[in-house]
Amino acid sequence: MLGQRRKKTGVTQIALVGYTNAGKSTLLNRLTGADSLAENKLFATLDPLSRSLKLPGGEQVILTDTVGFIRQLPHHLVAAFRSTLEQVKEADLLLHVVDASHKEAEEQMKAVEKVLEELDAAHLPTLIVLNKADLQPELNVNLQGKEAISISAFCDDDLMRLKEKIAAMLSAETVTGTAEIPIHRGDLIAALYEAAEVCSSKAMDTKIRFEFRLSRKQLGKLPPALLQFARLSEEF
Ligand SMILES: Nc1nc2c(ncn2[C@@H]2O[C@H](COP(=O)(O)OP(=O)(O)OP(=O)(O)O)[C@@H](O)[C@H]2O)c(=O)[nH]1
Ligand SMILES: [Mg+2]
Repeated sequence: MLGQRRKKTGVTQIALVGYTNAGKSTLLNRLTGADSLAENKLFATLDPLSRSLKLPGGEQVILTDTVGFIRQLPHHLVAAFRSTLEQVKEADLLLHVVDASHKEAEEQMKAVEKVLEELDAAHLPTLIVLNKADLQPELNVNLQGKEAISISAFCDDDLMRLKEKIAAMLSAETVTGTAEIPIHRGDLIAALYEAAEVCSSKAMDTKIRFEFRLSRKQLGKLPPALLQFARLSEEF
């Protein structure tokens, strides 16, 4: 939904998920800092857990904190948390924060993954943030080949590395392309606008030339007939 979301709000959404006490709120505060207070106020009226964050490449994203990923949450709390967690599946990228110093770090990760599955968010691009590296540099969790970064939320250099990694993952998730679509194929032009963010359009003789960008996951939503007229920045 990267393309759709960017089209609607112009801003990429990143959700902090993770077991209780992993350091999500600390990271939100440390990453966004006081300098974005003005913008934060704007979001605070909508959602007090969301703050804007500027990435090293200059892109402005919205970072959202979450709660409620605890294993065996009391039943009456599940429903209450579920509604706030629902927005997780709208995110373009998840930061799964893990307290890597905890002896049950792996179990906690699995509990969070289970909730993500229940929320239909397990397929989203995810960066595992192995937090609290200052407490235990030796990590004892099986990452199963997932993208991961080891940090301490209290270390400025680590926060910069984290922001660079986020920027790199977001750009890897984005595909750019051009398409020259015959003017009479209004159906394909509509489909392009539906799935992608159209950056420019130029009328040619019997065609219109579009420049567009969209997320990898939106690629599957482009009709095969449209792909015949398109050139992507990468082959898939
Ligand atoms: N040593 C160390 N402590 C950390 C680090 N990051 C967070 N903490 C501490 O871990 C505790 C929990 O941090 P929070 O940010 O409240 O954790 P959370 O994930 O938001 O927890 P919930 O809101 O309960 O889900 C706090 O005491 C933090 O100061 C870190 O990198 N190193
Ligand atoms: Mg918190």
